[in-house]
Amino acid sequence: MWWKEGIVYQIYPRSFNDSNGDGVGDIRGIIEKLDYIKSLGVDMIWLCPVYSSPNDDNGYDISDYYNIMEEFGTMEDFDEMLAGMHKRGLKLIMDLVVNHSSDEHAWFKESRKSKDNPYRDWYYWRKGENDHPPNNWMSFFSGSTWEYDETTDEYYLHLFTKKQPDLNWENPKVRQACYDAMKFWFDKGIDGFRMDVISLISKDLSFPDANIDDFQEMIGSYSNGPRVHEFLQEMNREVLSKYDIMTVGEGPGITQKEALDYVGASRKELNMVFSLEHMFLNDGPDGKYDYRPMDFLRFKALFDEWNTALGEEGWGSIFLSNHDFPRVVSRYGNDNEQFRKISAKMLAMLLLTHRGTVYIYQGCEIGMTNVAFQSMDDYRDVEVLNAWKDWQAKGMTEAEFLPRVHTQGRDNVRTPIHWNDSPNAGFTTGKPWIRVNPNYPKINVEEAEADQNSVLHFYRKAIQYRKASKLWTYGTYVQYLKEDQNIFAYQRVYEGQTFLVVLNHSDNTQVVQVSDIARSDQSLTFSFGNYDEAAKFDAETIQLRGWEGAIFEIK
Ligand code: ISL
Ligand code: CA
Repeated sequence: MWWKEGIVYQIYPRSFNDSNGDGVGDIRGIIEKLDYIKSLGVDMIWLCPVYSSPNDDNGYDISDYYNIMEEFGTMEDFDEMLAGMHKRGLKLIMDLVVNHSSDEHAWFKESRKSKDNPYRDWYYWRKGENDHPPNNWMSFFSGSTWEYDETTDEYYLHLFTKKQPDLNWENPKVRQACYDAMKFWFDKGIDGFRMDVISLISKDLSFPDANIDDFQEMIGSYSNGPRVHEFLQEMNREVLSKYDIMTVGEGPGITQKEALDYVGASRKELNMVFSLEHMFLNDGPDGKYDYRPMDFLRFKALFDEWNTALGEEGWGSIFLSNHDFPRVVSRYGNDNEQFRKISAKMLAMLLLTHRGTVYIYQGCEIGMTNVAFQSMDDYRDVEVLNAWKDWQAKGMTEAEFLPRVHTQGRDNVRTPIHWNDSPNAGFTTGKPWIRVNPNYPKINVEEAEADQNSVLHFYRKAIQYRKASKLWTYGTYVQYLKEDQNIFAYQRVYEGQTFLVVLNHSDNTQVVQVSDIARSDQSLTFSFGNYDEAAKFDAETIQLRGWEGAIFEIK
């Protein structure tokens, strides 16, 4: 199945490549880099939103589902890009954001005009109670989820910013309008959708108060509403089933228990969902900026648990970052001088040897790192700017808040891609919309192309390695050494072949006992690794240097 075997490369267009010097990445910028993307060996491109948008949340606030954002180009540019992808055998997965629209969408402009406007019930409008919003829900991006609108003396619901009002999916006209927009893009020939916060489209219409003391529990209570599966089945019947496309749903609150309800083959809803559980491992009760160290055992366990939860009926998504979470090497590896490259390579092995469809976020393939701007003025993301206001109100200073942003903020992955060591990393000839990461002279595509030992060349090799055997896509997955604080180990088995993957998640040499990961009558043959020379091993032990990853065939 193409969407099971294919590897996805994710583009955040604003930060990818600017073709016209206005400081904003654009579609022609993507067209210029299609050969580069193809050269990685990937098969699909997930493109973050490129529709018309006032950019309160960088395109996740859509004001016209049928048009391209002016800053990004025109529909002709889009058509050329799509043709360029298809010519190279690359499929295009677009982002579908239909839980909410922009407040500048014509539907919302109408809706807020009067209580009897035909578009009134395209959104959720409610009366307040004694000057209070209808309930205590808190937005993902700070403050109440209810915004008071004077015109009609009512509140509207927005789970994200107040410029992202939630569409009322109870209204069949809303659903039809979304399906029509989807058909428009499918008829153009796109190959699928990544569906933004799809777990939130159905609401409990009694709008009960939530437990707002625990952020995760709170957003969990907005998710998987009573009609979500009915809506998705309808969407599948009306639209998805008519095309040869793939879908992947995103959304907090899709836990292991619910996953199969979304992706079980017999359900006829979606092909895959993103499990965000491992993305939230650093978050504390007060949300992401209340962060704590990652529990490595839990991290490993999640891959195992999700694999079991999805079983044969479902299919997984394997990813370590996207446009919402920190850089892979900074978060799960070690981004210092000594270990950046080797740990980025080891994490590439982790990604490319798991069972499921693999997603690689732009810049990851050259080992780009988190950024540490020294002033909040350099940050752009609405989430972090809103959170900063909140934490300031609680008495926090900038010096105290910055380390939290450096560790957890979304702008870590939204600084421009480093193409070369010219000013602004070759991303733009103008002034970039967000500052570039100052380490671009060392970490950039041109440098990586010239260095045979680079993270980039390793990604290409590891992608080829995965593709050389269906074992990596379809083989069964069994973890070992589950209690080991440094080693991530698992076997993949397919059609009589067995491979063992051992990954050292530490700076220090680790020794693994072969008897812990294989039977005594089996022997190991080295197959693939991230160091120049093969990992050291004998019949009893495997020695892994700092951040070394090794793959053995077991016979
Ligand atoms: O980014 C997060 C935490 O900081 C997530 O909780 C995120 O808000 C959630 O997964 C939903 O994300 C998606 O919808 C948002 C948009 O801002 C994100 O970029 C998108 O991936 C609203 O459309
Ligand atoms: Ca531009």
